[in-house]
Amino acid sequence: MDITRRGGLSMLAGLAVAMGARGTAAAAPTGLQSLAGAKGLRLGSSFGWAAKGADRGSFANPAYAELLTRDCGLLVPENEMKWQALRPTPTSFAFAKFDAMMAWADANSLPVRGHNLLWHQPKWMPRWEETHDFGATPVRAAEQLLVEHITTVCQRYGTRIRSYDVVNEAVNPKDASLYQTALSRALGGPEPTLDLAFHTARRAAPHAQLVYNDYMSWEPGNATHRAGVLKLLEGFKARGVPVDAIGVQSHLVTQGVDARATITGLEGEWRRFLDAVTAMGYGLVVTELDVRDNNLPTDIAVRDRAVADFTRGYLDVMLAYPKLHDVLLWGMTDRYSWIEGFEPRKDKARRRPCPYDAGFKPKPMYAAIAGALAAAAPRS
Ligand code: 9MR
Repeated sequence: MDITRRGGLSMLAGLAVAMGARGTAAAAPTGLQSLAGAKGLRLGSSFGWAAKGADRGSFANPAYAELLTRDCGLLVPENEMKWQALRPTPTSFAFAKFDAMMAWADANSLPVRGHNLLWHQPKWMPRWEETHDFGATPVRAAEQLLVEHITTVCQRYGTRIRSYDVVNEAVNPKDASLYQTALSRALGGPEPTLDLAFHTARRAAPHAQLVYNDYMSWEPGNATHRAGVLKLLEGFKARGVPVDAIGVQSHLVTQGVDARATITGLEGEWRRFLDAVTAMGYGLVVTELDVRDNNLPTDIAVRDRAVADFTRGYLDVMLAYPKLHDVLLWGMTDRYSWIEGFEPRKDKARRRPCPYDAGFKPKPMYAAIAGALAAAAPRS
């Protein structure tokens, strides 16, 4: 079934009816989650904290909150659980913003997954970490800092969080090596640091799915990154480290207007990677899906078509793996996507990476996701 090309409009019309039906508290799932739920899947999105009513991708923005409650069966904090947000100093925690997000999610019966317990790169740790004095017994001090962080976060949220990106982006895509931080240098290297993170998470949140999350992808230029991630996953297995699944971030990049041709070229290598991951016993989670509309003309209709077709083809490949249960988008609307600030288009046209446009209208990408969910085999 190719809904992105043939049935896109009728699919959107059908969903609009479902959306309209919502509005009462504890209503049945609507929108994308209703399609996902019918297959035993969950469709989710990142969300953030902001002051009430601010024009941001936050629960406190009614327009954004409406998209979350309409389409999502799962949420993930975009930034508020990171060390940079939670750890102003080595001895303090700042939970207020993330607590508010959890309270809103709970009030709306939306589960939340944790992102992340350790983003293992110097530039994504808090400033103080790289110059931190680990004292006369650095191994012990570094272990203590990491164990205290993970244990404190996991215990605070208990069984309300059932999946964690325990370690995020530890592999350098340039040479497949593991990044070092001041923390890992003190602790005796990256492997013992990452291993300790997972062992600690298992102890502090024995109920939770523990995920290694990274952005190795299927586009050209990712082979070294994929190899590095496979090596890391093999190491985890060999050392008996409790890692349950790999988070495939899925920050996709279009390669041209003919998505089909691109996918035909990329699919084989990508499946070999996913096959190697799943053969080791790891599960799969699509954790941060969005699309950079590169190598496409300015024309919005052409870009949206290519983004939608690329998304549909990608999700069809991913959803063919029975081990995939959760698909999370890195934002619902183009209005708040990180991509606009991180990598604007050369022609200055606004990026179109998400299922809703900047005016909160569903785009062809929305129908593509709906189509992929509708076509997926049911999970047991
Ligand atoms: O979208 C996030 C952006 O708002 C932050 O400034 C940035 C740094 O914290 O992180 C972005 O999210 C990243 C995620 O945490 C990990 N994978 C890549 C995401 C996009 O850069």
